[in-house]
Amino acid sequence: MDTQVFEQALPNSQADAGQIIERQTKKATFDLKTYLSQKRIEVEVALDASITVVYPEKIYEAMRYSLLAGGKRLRPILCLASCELSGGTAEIAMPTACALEMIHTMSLIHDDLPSMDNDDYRRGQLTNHKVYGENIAILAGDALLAYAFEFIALHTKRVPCERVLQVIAKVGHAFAATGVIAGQVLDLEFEGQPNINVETLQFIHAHKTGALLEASVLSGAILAGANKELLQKLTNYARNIGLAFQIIDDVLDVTGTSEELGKTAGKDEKAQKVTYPSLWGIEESKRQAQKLVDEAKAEVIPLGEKATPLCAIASYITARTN
Ligand code: GRG
Repeated sequence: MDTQVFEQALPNSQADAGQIIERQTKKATFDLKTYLSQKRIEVEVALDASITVVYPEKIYEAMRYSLLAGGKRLRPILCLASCELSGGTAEIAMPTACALEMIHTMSLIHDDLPSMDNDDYRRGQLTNHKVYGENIAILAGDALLAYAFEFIALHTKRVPCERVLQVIAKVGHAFAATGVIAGQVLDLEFEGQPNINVETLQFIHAHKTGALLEASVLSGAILAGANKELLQKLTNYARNIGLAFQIIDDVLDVTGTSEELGKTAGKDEKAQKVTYPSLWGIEESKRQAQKLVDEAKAEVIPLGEKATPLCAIASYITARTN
């Protein structure tokens, strides 16, 4: 991705002429590429330290194989950014950020299994079951999921216990049959059925993809003690970026190459999946995604300068190529 420089999100409301001039001169720049790569490095270091290989080695190696295979680390970065926006530090949110990536990785391992999407490549390398076998891949996913909750509980420091419990409940709810799994069940059920309507498609993606992204944004804010009003704004932000993310994911499945994506391109058409591009076409899908990103940004822009990272991440969602 090219370096993008974003104007800091200064509030527009009630700005008089003096403030506008001041804003022009302040026009501080925010380098998204640097921000993302710094945050990614911090997350990589924490993830690497989170799992040590002990007896029985095979399972720990399988867990590390997928967890440390790269990826955009979008969920942990959203958690850290939202915690910082809400007055907390990256340090208090890092265990939750890592746990979110463990859960996301687990869902990718299981999604790639022969009984699900049956894929050979993920994050630019062979899928977990191709390397370790189906039985170990299932167990590596299970182990990551269970460990994620233990990790939040044991490693979150300097945060009141009630907030930690709230985060554990929020993340659990986002992944359970109330969240990601509901989306996955319907996605499997509707495979090859061309009569699926846009509302059902939205439901699937709001759960399969959106729920964990929303939990990522909200858990960071909860750890920092955000009030109800801020949590509502962040919920609206997260729902919009969640849907935009999935629309672009569908577009990239059509327009991207397997090398760019690090996974098999063109799978949706092959599986006869109804997607946003199949319903709306590529250009309209991109337009809808951009509209959602604009709406997401409008939720947080009134919060001022501190919302700059979340605004920039929202823009990245439509600009990304993998
Ligand atoms: C069996 C308990 C259990 C759960 C598994 C398989 C499954 C249930 C759910 C599927 C969830 C899934 C794979 C959703 C797709 C979300 C999505 C768009 C993934 C790609 O995310 P990126 O682009 O990937 O952020 P990287 O690799 O960059 O992290």
